[in-house]
Amino acid sequence: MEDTSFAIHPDREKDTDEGKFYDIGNVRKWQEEADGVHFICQNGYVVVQFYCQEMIRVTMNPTGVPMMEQSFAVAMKKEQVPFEVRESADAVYITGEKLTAKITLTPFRLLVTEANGRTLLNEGERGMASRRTGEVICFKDMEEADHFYGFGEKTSFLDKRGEKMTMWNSDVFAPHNPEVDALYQSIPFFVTIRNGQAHGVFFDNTFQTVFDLKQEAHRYSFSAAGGELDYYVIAGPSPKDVVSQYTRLTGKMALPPKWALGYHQSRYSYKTEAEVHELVHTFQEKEIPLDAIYLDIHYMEGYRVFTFNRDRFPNPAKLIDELKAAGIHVVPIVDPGVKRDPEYPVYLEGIQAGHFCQYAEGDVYFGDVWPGESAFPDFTNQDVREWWGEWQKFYTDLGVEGIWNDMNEPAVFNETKTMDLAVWHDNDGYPKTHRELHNVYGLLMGEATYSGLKKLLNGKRPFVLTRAGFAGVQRYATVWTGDNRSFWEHLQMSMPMCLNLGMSGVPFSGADVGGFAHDANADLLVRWTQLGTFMPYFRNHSNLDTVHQEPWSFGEEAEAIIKKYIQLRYRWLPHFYTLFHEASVTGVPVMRPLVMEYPEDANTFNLADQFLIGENILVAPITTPTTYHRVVYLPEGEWIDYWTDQQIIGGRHILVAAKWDQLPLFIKVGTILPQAETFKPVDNISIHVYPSDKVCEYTLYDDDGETFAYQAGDYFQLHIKAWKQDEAVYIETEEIHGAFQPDWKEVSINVHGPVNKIVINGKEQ
Ligand code: MIG
Repeated sequence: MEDTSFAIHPDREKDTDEGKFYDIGNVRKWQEEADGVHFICQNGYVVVQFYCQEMIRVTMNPTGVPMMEQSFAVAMKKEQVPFEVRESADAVYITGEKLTAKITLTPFRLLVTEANGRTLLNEGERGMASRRTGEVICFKDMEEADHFYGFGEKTSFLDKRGEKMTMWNSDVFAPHNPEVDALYQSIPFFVTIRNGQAHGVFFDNTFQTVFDLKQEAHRYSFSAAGGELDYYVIAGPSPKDVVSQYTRLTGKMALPPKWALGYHQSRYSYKTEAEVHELVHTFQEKEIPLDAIYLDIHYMEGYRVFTFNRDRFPNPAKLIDELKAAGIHVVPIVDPGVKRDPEYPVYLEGIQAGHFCQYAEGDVYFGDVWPGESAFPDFTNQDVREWWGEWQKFYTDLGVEGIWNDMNEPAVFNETKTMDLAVWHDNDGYPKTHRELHNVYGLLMGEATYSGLKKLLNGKRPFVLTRAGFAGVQRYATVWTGDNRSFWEHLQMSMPMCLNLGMSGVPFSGADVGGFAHDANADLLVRWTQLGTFMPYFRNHSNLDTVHQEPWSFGEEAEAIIKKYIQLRYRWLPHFYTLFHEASVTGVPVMRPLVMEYPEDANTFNLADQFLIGENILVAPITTPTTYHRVVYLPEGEWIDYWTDQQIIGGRHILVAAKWDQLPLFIKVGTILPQAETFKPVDNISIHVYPSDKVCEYTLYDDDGETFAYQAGDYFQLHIKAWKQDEAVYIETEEIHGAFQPDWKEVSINVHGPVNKIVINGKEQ
């Protein structure tokens, strides 16, 4: 070696600068431009702009002018909003209607405040920085009072203060322990609640990102392995405002078809047509309502997507038709991996058209998944998404209206669990490596699937379930939390997980009820079904070789309770559907952590063994075995026990008894709650009024539940108002939108609590 020039290799000395962060440094020059203010600093170039009045976008490129590229997550165009730029001796102030960005010049440091003086973000000793390796990072002060929510799909508790989290879509079959960090979804967004007020940060970077709220006591950071440091500061001031604003940026959930809100039954796998028929038959015989059955990977021919194994499923069209006639949808699984098989049309077409992910040199990337060696559609190209969308016709022709996308992290059976990071994605002619675009693969597969189905379903709403995703996934799909286990700990964890998904703009989520891996038992399934009844997405699913966990699997007593709760879900559907509609308009989730409604109440900051449905229904599941009591925290105000109508003063913790068939459920005084008296179809509906001295209001929403006609005004809204005065309850109802007439024929009104007189629309009852 000595004799070659390797001896003078530049990396010979190991004290290179690679590991070091270079602070952005002093501002050398700044300039106001049409899109914002541009700063040239010692170690980077920064643009600060108002994206709209509620959002300041900061973009830093360590080596050149920020590209301000088209984002995969952002669905909203920048608005032209007026802003004012002012200069002082050592700082530049950029002021909009609501927010001000103050940039101190030596060095560059950012402070974002609201017009009333509230501080959102502050950079102190450290600000933005970069490494020569391309890593970018930024630090913000963390105040004593700060609590953190969102971050998509994470294990552990609700408040993420003190956690360090990595975003890297990963197939994690290993137990979802608190120490398991990266899961299937990457949503680099969080909400900070400080002294009752909230703001958000969306870090729009698709590389692996890390949020560190742990290492330092008074400072947190977020960083990315590459790309620009591009983030949005979102104004709030309430937690609901932040989520609403964030979903203006990244898009709202498409209103799902009603059947997606019912009870779903799955298993890996119901392997044959006969097994599916028998399953349906059992549900019918036992009168357990059911809206969907899932077909896991065994339905396919050698795990080739867009095929049916004709031995196991001789006549899928007939099966799907018959089930649909019985009100049950069939949802087949579709993975991204396409089997390398020169006689398989999907593969052939993909190869011929160059639709699969390739290396820069032109070789198709192959990875091992269920079908063996497989190629992976390059969903970063519009034409590939369309192609994949058209292939959904295989299913829609058979009557399918819902698709389950799995393994789309993408998961590959190898050491790294995913594609070679050097693989290229064509990205419509702007190629980027898998290292950069890994985290958006699932999002784009979701887009391809949703858009394809939408085109094919003749005006019907598609349902897409996805395992992987990125910020904005709510536009296309429902998210389930992947391979949990039949552990009480996983029942417990499903609450903070889905609550934080909701805070991350994903209102339609759920965990496998009963647990996927490992064996369920009677108590676990009973309690988990009680919880699932109030989760936005309600599916029972279990793994190959585990004990069966259909509702009747654990004896008659358990079955009766499980049935009671599945039926209860259907009674609550009018309310759920109203909340889903609200979420599709405002982005505010259906299932909410208490802190979202009571951000000033310290008891709620990390409270996630109970949650709210909408504003004022409190659900407190039993989360441990053979447990018949639990502590429930009722925030300030008066509450009513759903089962007994007993009034309870809140602002305290109470001990609640909960026999095996009881799920502790509380309604806040001042609530109006519609309940279906019958299900599938809903013939009667009753409006339950829990009146208070203050006027309470509710707008019940309904539409056909399956088409997009509501977007053209074809919906129904009933506005209800109620108040209590001198022991009398006054109720007023008004149909404020009647273009659609709901199924129900009768509406009755039920008043709860002590009353002498009820007056409905001016008439004493
Ligand atoms: O690694 O399709 O999370 O729900 O049943 C197994 C088989 C692949 C993982 C999914 C699970 C599904 C299973 N899949």
